[in-house]
Amino acid sequence: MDGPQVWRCGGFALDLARPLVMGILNVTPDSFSDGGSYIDRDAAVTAAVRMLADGADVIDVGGESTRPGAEPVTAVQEAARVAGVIAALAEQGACVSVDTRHALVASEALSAGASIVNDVSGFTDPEMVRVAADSDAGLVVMHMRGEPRTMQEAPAYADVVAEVAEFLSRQAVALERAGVARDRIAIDPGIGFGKTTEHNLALLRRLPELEALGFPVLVGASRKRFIGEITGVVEPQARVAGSVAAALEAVRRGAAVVRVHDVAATVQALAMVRAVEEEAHAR
Ligand code: HH2
Repeated sequence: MDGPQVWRCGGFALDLARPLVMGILNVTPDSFSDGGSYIDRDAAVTAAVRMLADGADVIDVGGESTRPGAEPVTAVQEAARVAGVIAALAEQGACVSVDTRHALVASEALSAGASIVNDVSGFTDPEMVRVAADSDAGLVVMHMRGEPRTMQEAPAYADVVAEVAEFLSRQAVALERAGVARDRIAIDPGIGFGKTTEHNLALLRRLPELEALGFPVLVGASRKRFIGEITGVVEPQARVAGSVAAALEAVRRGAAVVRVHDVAATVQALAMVRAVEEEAHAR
């Protein structure tokens, strides 16, 4: 099947001929103590520059932890955390994404130079749709069941893949109706957001059903709890191999973008897969 060729994100036309790597930059108090100060901004920017050098195509900047059980921060606090980092990276020519559920944060991030709005609540807030429609940014529509604080309390679906696909397709249509060009939209099953390990595995295995909706598919499995459950590796930082394997599987089943913490390891693994595929095409 011929999927989309480019993903239009502000001034960038991201080429989907090969899988894109989105590096995760958390500007949250647990990663960079008291976000917003210059020292922390510098530390965040240095980490992002490293990811770009390692081969990241996009840097996803987040100022709110959406880990299961995390307490929400105010939109004003969140915007203050991310805006300076985004401005510094955009100034260096990076394609920057903002990971937020709040229209105010998205709007300030776009003013600071972000090219993508990554909304884990899937553009369910009309205000967020308005911000998106008034911009030329790329958009990531993610599926989440419930709220971060409560989403892991016994999530249940009749058919998780069908329900996620239905939601993503409905939200994409709503964005298009609001005036967003189709080639700006990417979709994401939201691995770990109101899903059990079995749900996450079903979504990964049946990713072609999401790809069939005709939008680039983004997958964020990196270091997530289901990898720990499957492998018994407790420390998230030690789940690199499991995360790389999940990223490769996602790409093999149609993901156009993988959202990862371990950029260098993922880029290296994708290069090997690509080399083997190119050998097959050279025949
Ligand atoms: N996962 C997290 C945050 N944002 N965005 C998209 N599009 N897809 C994802 O799977 C996704 C996301 C997980 O967030 P958190 O638990 O805060 O940790 P981290 O940002 O380090 O992954």
